[in-house]
Amino acid sequence: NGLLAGKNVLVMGVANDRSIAWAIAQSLAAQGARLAFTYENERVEERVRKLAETIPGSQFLKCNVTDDADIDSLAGQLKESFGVLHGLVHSIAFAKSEELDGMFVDTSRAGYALAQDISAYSLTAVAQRIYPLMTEGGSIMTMTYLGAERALRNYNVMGVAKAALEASVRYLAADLGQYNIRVNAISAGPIRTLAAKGIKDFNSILRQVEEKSPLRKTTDAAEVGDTAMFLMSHLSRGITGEIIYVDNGYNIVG
Ligand code: 0WD
Repeated sequence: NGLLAGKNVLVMGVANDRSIAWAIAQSLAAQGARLAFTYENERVEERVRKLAETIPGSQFLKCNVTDDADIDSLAGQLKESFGVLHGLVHSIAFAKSEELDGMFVDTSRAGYALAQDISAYSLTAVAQRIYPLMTEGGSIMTMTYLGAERALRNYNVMGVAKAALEASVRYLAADLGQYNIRVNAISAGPIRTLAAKGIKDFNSILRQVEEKSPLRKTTDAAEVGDTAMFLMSHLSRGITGEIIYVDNGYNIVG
């Protein structure tokens, strides 16, 4: 039962119960989706396993997105277990904390490459291996932020990576549309998660959103989860290559 009954969805990027990917998983499970979760490494394995186990029937697989062999093996395991895949939720990003402070002009070559690799290229690396499993059509989505379009203080190298990610969404959508696979991104307002801890002055960002956003509140991860559910469902069948804002309207005024 539910809008996603009979759909198999891969969810990447749960680190803990505050992760946006976890809120998305809740919304997908509530509509009957069967889920597979990935975890990055042994450090988070137990935590993610405990969360995954609270959703009956879900799977749990290792995948560090910087490692092609990991992604190959992930695709192989999904082919065995699910056979057909209907959805991919990509909710992964990383930059060194020293690159998220001070001036963008100081970004190192290694820091730039790492942020691009994990935060932008990983979407393409995963998509190229899992789209062949989407034999009944599919929906791919990723997470982005306003810093892709505007030079927001301290977001720096991550803003450049998100710009590449948003462009990747359009190119992937253009490529995969012929297979009835849609590719979109949610641009979320700021949410207090592990990743947000790396952003300096996060509290003042939240306060600004509360004051200025049309709906006068900050973004709740569950709001992102429900939009992700819509993107994974048949209801969004006419939408691809889009960046959808779930930010209580902040981007139109802020
Ligand atoms: O305000 C926010 N929190 C917003 C986040 C606003 C708008 C967008 N986003 C984006 C983030 O940039 C990211 O793309 O949403 C996505 C999810 O972020 P999150 O839920 O805020 O953060 P978190 O719970 O930390 O999940 C990101 C996870 C990593 O966690 P940690 O903190 O351990 O790095 O991405 C995963 C990891 O689980 N990750 C990786 N997964 C596989 N391979 C890798 C990797 N190499 N690196 C990071």
